[in-house]
Amino acid sequence: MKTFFMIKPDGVDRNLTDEIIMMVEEQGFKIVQKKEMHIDKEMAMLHYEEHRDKPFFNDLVKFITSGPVVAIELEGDDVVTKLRNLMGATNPSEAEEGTIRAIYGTAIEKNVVHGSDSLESAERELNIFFS
Ligand code: 3AN
Repeated sequence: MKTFFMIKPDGVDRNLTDEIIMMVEEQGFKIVQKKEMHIDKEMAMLHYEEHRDKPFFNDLVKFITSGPVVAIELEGDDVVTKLRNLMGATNPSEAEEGTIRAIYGTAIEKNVVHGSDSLESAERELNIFFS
């Protein structure tokens, strides 16, 4: 099973990439592909399509295009759910102790990482970033 994982601009800017990747590898997930890149506005709008009617959509697009991200294709047993568990809740203040967002997240819109929320999203997002 595969999923899409991303270290967002706040994580890259704070040099957290290596530490976060270590946490992911400790779970036994395999990194199939990894690239540091800039997301342009068009790609950001496509990636966050499901949120286009939300009040925070413009800020979301602005933030994700504000600096480099690290895009990762991850493989492992039950990787979608297990990665979401490792990431913690969307709002870092609600994230369980020991999760990536609890340790490194600073605000709901600066929550350091993204991971696909379902197999369907994983396929869609991997296509956007790695095809
Ligand atoms: P997750 O990233 O945990 O799947 P989603 O898909 O609900 O969370 O939200 C996507 C991104 O939108 C979040 N990572 C966060 O940066 C931002 N976001 C979600 N809810 C809010 C909110 N209420 N206010 C501002 N930003 C939000």
